[in-house]
Amino acid sequence: MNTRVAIIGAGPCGLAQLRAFQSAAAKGAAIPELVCFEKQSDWGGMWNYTWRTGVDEHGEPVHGSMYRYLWSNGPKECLEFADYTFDEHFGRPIGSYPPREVLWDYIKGRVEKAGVRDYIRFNTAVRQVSYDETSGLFSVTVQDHSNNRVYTETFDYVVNACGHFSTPNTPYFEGFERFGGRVLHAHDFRDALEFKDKDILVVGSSYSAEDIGSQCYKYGARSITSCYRSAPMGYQWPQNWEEKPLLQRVDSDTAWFADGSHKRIDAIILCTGYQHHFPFLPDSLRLITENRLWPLKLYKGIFWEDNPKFLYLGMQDQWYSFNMFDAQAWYARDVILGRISLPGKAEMQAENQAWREREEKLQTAQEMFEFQGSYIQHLIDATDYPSFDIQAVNETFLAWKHDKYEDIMGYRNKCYRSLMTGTLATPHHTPWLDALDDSLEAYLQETPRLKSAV
Ligand code: FAD
Ligand code: NA7
Repeated sequence: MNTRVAIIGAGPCGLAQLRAFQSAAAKGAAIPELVCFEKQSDWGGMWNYTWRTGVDEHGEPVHGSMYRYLWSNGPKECLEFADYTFDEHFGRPIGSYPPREVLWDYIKGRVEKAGVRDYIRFNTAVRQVSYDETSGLFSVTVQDHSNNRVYTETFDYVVNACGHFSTPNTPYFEGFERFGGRVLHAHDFRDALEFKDKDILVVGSSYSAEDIGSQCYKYGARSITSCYRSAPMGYQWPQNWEEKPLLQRVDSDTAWFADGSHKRIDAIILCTGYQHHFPFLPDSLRLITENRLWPLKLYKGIFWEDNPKFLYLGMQDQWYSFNMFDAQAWYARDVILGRISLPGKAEMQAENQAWREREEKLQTAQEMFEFQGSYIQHLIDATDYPSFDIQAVNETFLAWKHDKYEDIMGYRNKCYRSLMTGTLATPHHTPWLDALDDSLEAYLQETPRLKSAV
């Protein structure tokens, strides 16, 4: 088979694509030549933590938005790979909300077992992609930082798996240029200890606001004020956490809010989301969307309608994550292998529109994860990705939501049952709020260390 497939990024999506092809090869299929370009020096995407902010050692924008002490923000049972379980990786039950390093280890375990690392060209940033109508091929121009050279290769398919939680959405509020403390976006947040004994303001009311505020609380911020544009998060916050309507302006040390109230603050963290940012793509291939469950122009949420040989993985807002990426990657693989054929553009658009109309009617969190679950079911029904009980995953999401409203600082102490193996998670040896050392070593110990070493 002479077909060549470029994969942009070796995060969970790019790795899912490699694993999907490898699993077909392991069953005897002829697979295309695969080249995965990864601008970082290691795999795992967001889960590969970096201390860097701004630009990296090569002058590339730093991809990572994850921070120290990050623990899974949903039960691991909802993201478990159907073809590589937590039981297989760890050999024993663990907690339901592992820290980042533990999940990174799990992600790596599957692809190390599959032996796909050699497909990846690390330290190689994709600079430009173009499509030639005459040859039907894509030209992919990359910068290889290891050898300090730029080169171009041609491919039959391109899979864009570069993620969309890396380029910050950074709104301006009046007075920022005169504020005396630090103003940063969540993308550049790394260590909550920086904000110990400080009064911090968090702008936004979604995952980053909730979790970065919680990190700061856990590691000793004096007070947390969060402010929202649309709706408050509404959890029962600790006594030193207050929710306010949106920020209006700041002066050198005070923030003013839409209800007329004000508060003295030391630092402002903008948890205002991310942009789908693809500087290496021409307009003809470039997805333009906000962070939502059904971006338009992607047939099956994957294939670029105007040129279905250009594919996107993981571009949706995410309730489901790793196993949704797998469902997409397996489907993408089967189209590339010719096992599934795509309809004409009009049919693709009509189906797409129908998904979008369903998405626009969604009101509650439950409806949203059920919608995403039905999308995953739709994909995995068409491939040999191992089936799993999506209704049961939805129920786990529902219980998770409930737990958060019961106890926002304690929900990570809860345990769930694997929907793949039936194994019940074990409580972590230390409640989340007291577990200051988030290392893999500390997490996998049977008992807590005598002294926490942060
Ligand atoms: P990424 O993980 O972002 O990987 C994309 C890869 O593409 C990166 O390795 C990057 O270096 C590479 N790349 C980008 N541009 C180029 C280029 N031009 N050339 C070459 N390579 C390139 N999900 C959960 O399920 N649970 C969580 O608890 C959770 N917490 C999160 C916390 C934070 C702070 C953030 C930002 C995200 C979190 N997520 C979480 C969502 C997370 O984004 C997904 O789990 C997952 O990492 C998405 O995988 P991806 O492969 O699409 O993107
Ligand atoms: P999200 O989930 O996209 O949320 C962005 C938040 O930022 C949301 O509350 C927005 O308010 C708010 N926002 C966006 N623009 C503004 C402006 N201009 N002013 C005020 N507030 C604004 O991003 P997150 O970073 O929380 O989460 C992304 C991923 O990272 C996720 O997968 C997590 O697992 C980690 P809105 O509600 O739209 O009014």
